[in-house]
Amino acid sequence: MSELIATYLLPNEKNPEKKAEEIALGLTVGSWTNLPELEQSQLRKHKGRVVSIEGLPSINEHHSLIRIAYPTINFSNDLPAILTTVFGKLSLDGKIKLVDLQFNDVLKSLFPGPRFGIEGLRKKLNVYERPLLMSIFKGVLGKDLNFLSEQLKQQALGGVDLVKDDEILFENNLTPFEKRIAVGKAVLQKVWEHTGHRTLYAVNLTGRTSQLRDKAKRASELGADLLLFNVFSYGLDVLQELREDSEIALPIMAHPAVSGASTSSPEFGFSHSLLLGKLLRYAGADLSLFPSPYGTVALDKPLALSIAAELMKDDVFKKAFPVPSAGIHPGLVPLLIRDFGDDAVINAGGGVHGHPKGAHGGGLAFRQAIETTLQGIPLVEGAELFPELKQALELWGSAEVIH
Ligand code: 1AE
Repeated sequence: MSELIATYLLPNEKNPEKKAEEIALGLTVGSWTNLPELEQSQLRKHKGRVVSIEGLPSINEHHSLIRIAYPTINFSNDLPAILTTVFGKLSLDGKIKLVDLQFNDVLKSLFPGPRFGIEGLRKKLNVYERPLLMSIFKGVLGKDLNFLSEQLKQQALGGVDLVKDDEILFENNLTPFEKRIAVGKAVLQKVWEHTGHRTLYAVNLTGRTSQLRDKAKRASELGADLLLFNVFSYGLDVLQELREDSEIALPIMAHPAVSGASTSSPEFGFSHSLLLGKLLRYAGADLSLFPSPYGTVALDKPLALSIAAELMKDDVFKKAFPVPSAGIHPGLVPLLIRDFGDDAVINAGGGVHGHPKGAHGGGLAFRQAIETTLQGIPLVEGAELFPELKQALELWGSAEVIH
């Protein structure tokens, strides 16, 4: 029988065996032992099954991990049906966290995964063997296209590979979506012709759900490079719809806005690795942003690494870029490269724009920090060669990595 296996953490359950049985039945056939024989044989193929119960006494006497198998015949082939089955009413039923979902090969084949993935994005940029660098438009609310163009130009001149819209920039009269794409293209084309450095721009796809597909198609027609998408404000299935549309066919950068409400509690919601890692990748995100262990919105290091592991592990899907973010400055580059390796995107807003020489200097300082780190040289030594890096370290300090 084809099954989907869900792993749950029960942080405070005195009788995990009973709870597991209740879940396996409650989310499938309802009840079992009281059913007449005939009904049991009719319903057997729909019945959930307790796979394992594992106590975690080292954490807490009543802490356990339970695994439940759900027959795939119970749901249609879409994430809304799957999530409602495995964590619908259950998510409201006291302390319980959905840690993982194990899809079998047939189920997996129903999901698209990233259209471009790490390889495809590197090919677009022609950048290999180093982490990519991304910066973020900042302070753009209430500003016009001239302001945006100048900010984009400065970021690109600094040598960033990607620039993303701020996730809180929505449709507005001063910097409308289509104009942002057109103006952004023109600016980045000029920088490319002038410097030989290519920068791609991720435009924020926003608005009512019913309008997203047309808007994304229009972005594609206008030659947009990538879409930024606040996926957790809409839902994973909306991301999947956008990914699957061959008339859109743009890389999709998933922003984690709103996801903290579903992941942050150790006792409720989804695990970080499942929501920001596995499910984003299955549904088609090419890049996943999440808080790094080091910045202003720090996430525990094992949790941040668990997201990256899901985005990158060998699977039938293309790998998606981990983008550890929030409060990143050049002094953190050695830690980020040590922890996330070369196949990651280093992403900074304030850490680029706050540089004494502005976004241009900020971009340069990051690129210098990356180059210095990849050569195995401590940043403080690199700072003697690179004035922008030196200024950045004077401002933000640095975290050297001890090998
Ligand atoms: C986790 C998302 C980070 C993000 O979107 C953002 O805007 C970060 O800005 P900075 O680097 O903290 O200024």
